[in-house]
Amino acid sequence: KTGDISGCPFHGNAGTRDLFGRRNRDWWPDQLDLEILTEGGRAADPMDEDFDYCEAFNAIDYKALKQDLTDLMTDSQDWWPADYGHYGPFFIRMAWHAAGTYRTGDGRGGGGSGQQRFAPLNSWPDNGNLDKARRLLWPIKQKYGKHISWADLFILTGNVAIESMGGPVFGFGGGRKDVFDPETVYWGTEEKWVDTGAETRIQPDEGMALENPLAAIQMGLIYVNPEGPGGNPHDAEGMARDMRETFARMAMNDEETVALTAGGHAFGKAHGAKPADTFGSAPEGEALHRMGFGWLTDPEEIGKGHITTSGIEGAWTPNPTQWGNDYFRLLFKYDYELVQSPAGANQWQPINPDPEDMAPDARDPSKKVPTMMTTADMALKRDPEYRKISERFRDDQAALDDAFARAWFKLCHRDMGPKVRYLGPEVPEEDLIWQDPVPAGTQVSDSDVSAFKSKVLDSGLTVSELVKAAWASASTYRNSDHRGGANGAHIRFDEIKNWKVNDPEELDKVLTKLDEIRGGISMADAIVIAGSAAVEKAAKDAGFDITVPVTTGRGDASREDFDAESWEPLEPFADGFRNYLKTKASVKTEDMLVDRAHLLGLSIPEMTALVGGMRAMGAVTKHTTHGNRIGVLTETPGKLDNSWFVNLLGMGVIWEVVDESGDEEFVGTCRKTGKELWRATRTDLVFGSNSRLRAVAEVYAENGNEEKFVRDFVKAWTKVMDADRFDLT
Ligand code: HEB
Repeated sequence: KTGDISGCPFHGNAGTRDLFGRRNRDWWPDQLDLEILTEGGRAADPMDEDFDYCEAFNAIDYKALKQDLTDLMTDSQDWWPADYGHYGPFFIRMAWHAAGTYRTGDGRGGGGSGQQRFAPLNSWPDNGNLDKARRLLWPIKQKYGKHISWADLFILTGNVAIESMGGPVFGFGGGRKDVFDPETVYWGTEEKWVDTGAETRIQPDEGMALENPLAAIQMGLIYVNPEGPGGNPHDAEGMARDMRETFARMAMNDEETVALTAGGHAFGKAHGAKPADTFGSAPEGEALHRMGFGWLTDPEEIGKGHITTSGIEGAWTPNPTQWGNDYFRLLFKYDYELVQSPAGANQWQPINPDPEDMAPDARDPSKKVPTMMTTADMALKRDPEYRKISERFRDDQAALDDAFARAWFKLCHRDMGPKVRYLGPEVPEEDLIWQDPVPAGTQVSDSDVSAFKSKVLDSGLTVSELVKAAWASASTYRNSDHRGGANGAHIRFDEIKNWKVNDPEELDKVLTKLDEIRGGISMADAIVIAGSAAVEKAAKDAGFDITVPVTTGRGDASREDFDAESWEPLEPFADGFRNYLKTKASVKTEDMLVDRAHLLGLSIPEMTALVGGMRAMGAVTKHTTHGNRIGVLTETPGKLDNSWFVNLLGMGVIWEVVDESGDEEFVGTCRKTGKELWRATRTDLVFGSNSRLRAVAEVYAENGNEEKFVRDFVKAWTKVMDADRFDLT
């Protein structure tokens, strides 16, 4: 097992690191700085505020679009001619690289927002020449405009490519709305790319495991190095290990990994016809007049098919634009010898191939050239587990068809969240377990909601217990891959309930009680209504009469529809909202609060109001490191008022580090008497120490803003409770 033992998404091999690692400006210091134009919340998104992508997509002539894409496949352009007269394989690689950045660790990456258009992804070495693929698509994007996003177009084009070459597809769901900012995602801390010396991230001899949440083996790759671990073609075991680990981080098991790789490489070719030093720079660093194109190749050479992308050269099969089983047939029919491509890359070539097993030349079908396998492909027969699966697929075309179609569908849709988010006429009927299916719930009438609220408040459960339970349920949501959330009530399954952050015994008590008194209300709704009743009571006890709105209609997922293993990465290693930290990480604890707030889709004021309000209500985890009540800086826990902000910002307290805490716990004493008043963590004090957070905290501590604070808290609370209600819109 090569995974990071602690399992913490922020534990790495590096020491303390910046939350987002190396960013665009670090890679391209000369990049035009547009950030200042987004200061003050000014949007980079040019679409109208009321633009509704779902509506726009649903109005598209889907058939005509697919026909246009099909025609494009064979409409070869002189500036980048199609290998074998068919762009299909090229577009499949584009779609796979768009979707393939997805990782389960934090749900980020993936093809969900068209990030391949922006740095750094547009310039990753592994995305070499995909700038051409996107430009080939521009006339179609232009034609259909707002009705199809780039993000959807990348994936749909991959599907059409497969179909147009006779391959099996399982379906297509649209609904990926483009964004207009490069997303800030942690891609690693290395200062070099894979092609300029970035180290490989799994090095067992040095005790190095792949850092979470990363899913690529070297900086600038989608997954593994095709030439072998760190470029070593002889390390068959290491190759399989790297594939297994990186594909697992994309939620793919062995069978899916084999099906995807073999199915993908049934198509197309690798490009390594020239030495790599004749290769221009990547798009983001290219000269202005190149107009966003990178990796420049002499047009004459392009015409001859002398192109270098990965540096590996050749097709996998004799029929690179036709779906079939030649990939496995050749893989097992021949022994392969290690050779070097013209560009100097390590690759494997069949020994003494029969003439009919030679591939056509990409530009001249009358010419025959040898096929090849990468070291990664060779793992499908060198690794015993992969080999079993490969042999089965070799002998059973229908099994490969089904496995490839399903794995491709999962690859392309895994980051879209629940099926209700899919649009268009090709959404498959079948529910798939990785979609976390939740049956439709029923609306609860207003009178039943209020009756249940009274029962809850009479049940003996405390405000803090109820608030924590509702938060535990809803805050599993991740805005990155749209998984988790209160819908489905997955919180009641032991695997989730028993997360340490949830104070399992207390949570079990709360859920058991709610189950007893909920009547016909779904558990998922009951948990949220109970939380809202508790917040209302806490506000009332502080003198504010406010309704916490609930939108019912949540369903309860069944045990059979719950994929426990796929929920593991959703466990928080820190939840600053509940003042919880499992183990110290390589990023600061307050960074993890920000990360969590980002995954919940919260703004700075929303995060601030939630932290202050939850603390005031005493809703903190009673975890071992910090003990009960840490961070509850109020004399009146259980009331929803602004006392936490007032006490945090006042000058009457001196804060000191608690020595043995490793800079994680602090004690606040009275400046005059020296008496201990409070205990707090980094995620408390950061609201007094960080100037921007302090500015917001001050607003909530100010006279006259007491009620505003309660209103803002309730708004942010409701936003979190409803974060996964895609069924509503
Ligand atoms: Fe792949 C291509 C590698 C997976 C699909 N690939 C390719 C190449 C390489 C690779 C190196 C070449 C590039 C150039 O151009 O030069 N892959 C690889 C690896 C892996 C993979 C290492 C992991 C194991 N693929 C994959 C998948 C898919 C694919 C999964 C899907 C499904 N690819 C592909 C295609 C191609 C490639 C289709 C072709 C493209 C053209 O033709 O252009």
